[in-house]
Amino acid sequence: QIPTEQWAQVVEKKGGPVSYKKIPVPTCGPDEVLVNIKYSGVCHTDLHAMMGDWPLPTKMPLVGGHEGAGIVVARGELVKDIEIGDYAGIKWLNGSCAACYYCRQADEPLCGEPQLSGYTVDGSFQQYCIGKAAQVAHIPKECSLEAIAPILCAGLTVYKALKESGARPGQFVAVVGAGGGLGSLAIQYGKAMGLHVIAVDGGQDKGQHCLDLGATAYVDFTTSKDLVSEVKQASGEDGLGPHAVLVLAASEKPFQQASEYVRSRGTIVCIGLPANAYLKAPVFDTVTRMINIKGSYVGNRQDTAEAIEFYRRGLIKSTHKTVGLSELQSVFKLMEEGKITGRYVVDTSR
Ligand code: 8ID
Ligand code: ZN
Ligand code: ZN
Repeated sequence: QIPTEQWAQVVEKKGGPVSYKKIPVPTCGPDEVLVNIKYSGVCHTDLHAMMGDWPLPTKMPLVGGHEGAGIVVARGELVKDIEIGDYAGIKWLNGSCAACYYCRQADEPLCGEPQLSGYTVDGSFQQYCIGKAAQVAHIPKECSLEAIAPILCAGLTVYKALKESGARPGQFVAVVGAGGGLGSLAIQYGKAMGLHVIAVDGGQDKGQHCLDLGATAYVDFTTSKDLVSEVKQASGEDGLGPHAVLVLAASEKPFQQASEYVRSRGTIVCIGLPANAYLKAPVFDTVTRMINIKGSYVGNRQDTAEAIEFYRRGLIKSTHKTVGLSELQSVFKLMEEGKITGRYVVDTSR
């Protein structure tokens, strides 16, 4: 049965660290479900949240995490479309107002009064987590909860971003930050969508990892003498540059650089959220080369279902490493040092 206490990782002050301790199990309201989280992915956003990197305050104390996969153990009296025992996912958008201009047209991530898991409400770095029933991800029973966890933010976000990029099958897309959590999935979703993926990241290990996942080329930003021409050379016979660029890096420089190698009429999709960063591109080139620069932010419920379906069909493999929830702080340390290839998943039972 549902215990009254549970293990959680709690951020008690800006900058961290997280502390592993017992806290009460929350109870769900009428439109909510309680999910027994088995596994949670660790997204770079969780580190930004703990460090207070963004111009949006978090709740405090805070239980982070928004790639939580588990089992529904309780539901409020208004909840009809998900059963006790079903697999469910806690994603970044925990809930939205459902009534505003954006929510009315299924653009819920743009809602002005959202509940954000692991940011404005407690997230999945605990054994029992609340989700608004309308927004929890429905996970098919045949899927591994451990492997699917990273799909709930990283997979969803890159799948949506690839759609927003407008790139069509046979075209080239550069993925910047390709060896990280979002990037490892972007390579695979891109490939599954018929795109050629040019992976950009740093170091030989990440390079091998990107090529193993199906990237057509790897450009190492830490050693390349001329990154712009290397990316262009990798973009097919004409060498005009990739049709789209997904900028996933948690640093500012690649956001400034993408306009130098994107193909004319191409699209730069900004996804990474480095602290205090600004976009900069020459107006002259942006105009005369007709460059599109846009943002992409998670995805809606339909995008979630589609991203999960790609995984269920076996088109995407998870490249996660699993450690205990108790080891979360050491995962953050590796993340800060840029040493993570793929994604870490935490097991809430240890
Ligand atoms: O909805 C959204 N827009 C959304 C959703 C989820 C995550 C945005 N994000 C944001 C996160 O908050 C974070 O800022 O996307 C960013 C990437 O998240 P992640 O994939 O979880 O981070 P990671 O695993 O640390 O990977 C980042 C990679 O970027 C590389 C690093 O080497 C790492 O592999 N990188 C960096 I830092 N600078 C680079 C550069 N100049 C670079 N790669 C290429 N060139
Ligand atoms: Zn995330
Ligand atoms: Zn709304």
